[in-house]
Amino acid sequence: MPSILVLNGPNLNLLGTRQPEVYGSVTLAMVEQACADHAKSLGLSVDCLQSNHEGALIDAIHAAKGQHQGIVLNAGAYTHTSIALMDALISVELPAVEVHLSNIHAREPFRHVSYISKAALGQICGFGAHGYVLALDALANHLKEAGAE
Ligand code: CA2
Repeated sequence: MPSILVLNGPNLNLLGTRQPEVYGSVTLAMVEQACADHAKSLGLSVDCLQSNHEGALIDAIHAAKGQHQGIVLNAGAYTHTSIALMDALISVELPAVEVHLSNIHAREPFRHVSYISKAALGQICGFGAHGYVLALDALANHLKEAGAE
C-alpha cells in the first residue's frame, strides 16, 4: 500500500487553540485523523509528523525517500523563506502537494511567495483543514496516473 508523509511545520501544533478566524477550530490531531481516515478510503496509508524546527523538517523529507511515495506539506512560515526546504524536496524527487489552511494569496504580500511551490506538484490553499484531504486526493490521482504509464 503506498504511504504518504503528512508533514506540518512551525506553529501548526497550535491549530485549533488560537486564531480560529484565520486557521479554523480544528486541532492538528483532528487533521491527522482525517488524513488517516481519508487515506484509508483511497487505499493509502499516512505517517504524520509536525516540527517547529527547519532541520527536523528537512531530515523528515530526506527520510521519506524509500519509505513514502508522496508528501503532503504545510511548511507554515518556512514556505515563504526556506530555500533549504525547497532543495530537500527537490533532492528526494517525491511527488509533493503543498497545503495551506488560509488563502496565502489573499493575505500579506510576504505570504504570496512560496519556495515550496517550486518543488511541488501543486498548491492547495484557502480551504482550511479540508485542504489536506484534497491534497491526498491529488496525490492518489497522481500516483495512479504515474503507475499507469
Ligand atoms: O495557512 C497556512 O496553513 C499557513 O501555512 C500557516 C502559517 C503561516 O505562516 C503561513 O503563511 C500560512 C502559520 C501557522 C501558524 O499556525 C497557527 C495555528 C493556530 C494558532 C496560531 C498559529
